[in-house]
Amino acid sequence: MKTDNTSRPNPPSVSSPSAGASGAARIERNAPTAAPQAAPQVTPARDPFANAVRPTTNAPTEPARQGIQRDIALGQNAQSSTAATAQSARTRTANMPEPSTGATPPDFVGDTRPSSALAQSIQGGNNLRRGAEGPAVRDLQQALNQAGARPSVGVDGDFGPRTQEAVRSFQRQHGLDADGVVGPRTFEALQRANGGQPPAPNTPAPNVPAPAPNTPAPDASGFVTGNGRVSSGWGDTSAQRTQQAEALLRANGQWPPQNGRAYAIQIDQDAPSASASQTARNNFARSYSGETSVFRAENGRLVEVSGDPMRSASHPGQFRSSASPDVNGDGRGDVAHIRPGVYDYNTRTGGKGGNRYNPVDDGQFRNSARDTNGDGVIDGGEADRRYSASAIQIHMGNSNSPSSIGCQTMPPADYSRFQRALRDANTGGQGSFTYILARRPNDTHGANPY
Ligand SMILES: [Ca+2]
Ligand SMILES: [Ca+2]
Repeated sequence: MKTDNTSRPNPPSVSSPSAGASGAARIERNAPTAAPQAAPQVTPARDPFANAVRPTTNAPTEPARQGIQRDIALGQNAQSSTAATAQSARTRTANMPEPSTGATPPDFVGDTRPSSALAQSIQGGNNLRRGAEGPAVRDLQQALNQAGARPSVGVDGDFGPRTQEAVRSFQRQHGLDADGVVGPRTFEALQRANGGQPPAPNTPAPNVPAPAPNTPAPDASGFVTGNGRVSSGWGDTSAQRTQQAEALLRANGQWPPQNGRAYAIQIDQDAPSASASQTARNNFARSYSGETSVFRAENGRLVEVSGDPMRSASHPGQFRSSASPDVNGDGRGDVAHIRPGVYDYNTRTGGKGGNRYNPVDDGQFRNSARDTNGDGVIDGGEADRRYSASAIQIHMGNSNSPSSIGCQTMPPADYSRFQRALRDANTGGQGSFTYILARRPNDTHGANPY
């Protein structure tokens, strides 16, 4: 069976060398606020994990992990999760790059030189449109990618709907009629976009995409205000959000972004303080208070792929759970909260719980926090960096409220968009993506960081 401590009271001071007298003192000072009668009411009736099957495999084995909880939300929405998996599989198929149908010449580049097949086709009066095939289309597809097509186009020499949409997108961006047909004007614009030179394979374009015209340059200075802290939520435009995201990467030591890598960035609100009403704290626990946006890294910069940010929550949807370890020995499980920071998650979903993203390494959550008095707020000794957590996943929650005992959740529709965006962003086919969590003052209750 599991080796967690849910049935074994555990003094708070034994789990870590850093758990000194001061930490214990803070726990004690906190205790009076943990009056049992003040325990929030959000858990019993609505706790989706009350009857969850406890994990029986993958229990931590090394001593360092003993006592940490499998902060995994089990058993919820099993049917809809399965349906979502099937749906995501269909979506993934629809979003996969167009398969290559022929061998690519080893020296092939997105060629817009006069001697290229594309140039010869255009100069010969053969505009390229949907249904066209051959080397000229391959040149076109590579040139579109080199010019920053997103999502990128499969280079297969087949002018299909994705290539057509990429052409239209390129035409719109360059003030041309978006008819999806490549004639002399579009070809010339492609030449200009690619610097008038045939781009070398795997060489970044010399210029990064500029913000859309007439979009005021957002000022991200002052946005990042501290370690994991930001002053506001996401901006209204993609350009603003991209600048905010880049500021967050810099502040978190993640600059420059790795080309081909996906970055999921969440800005969530602080919980109300412990002095807020129980109703206020309940409402927060049952709300999606954050937003997540997904970016891909290209030419050393970020490009937003998700459009409007997804609703999300970085806090548990409940205050108590029998599935959580009892770290302070009061006989009740203490739910984990993760800190703002940088985390790596596997790109592939699966494993325990099904259609979920799992952390690459549970050691990332060594410095999590535990809500030992079950008030939905992390303060005092609860924020000590001696509380480990594990299996903090990213998964689908309920439609109107998070469904988790520590994982990161999104409503079903947002989670589907999130998964799609991650696939679009992971252009390098990497096995993991970067998840950055930042928090900001609560819209109603102000700042309450830990
Ligand atoms: Ca406890
Ligand atoms: Ca608390």
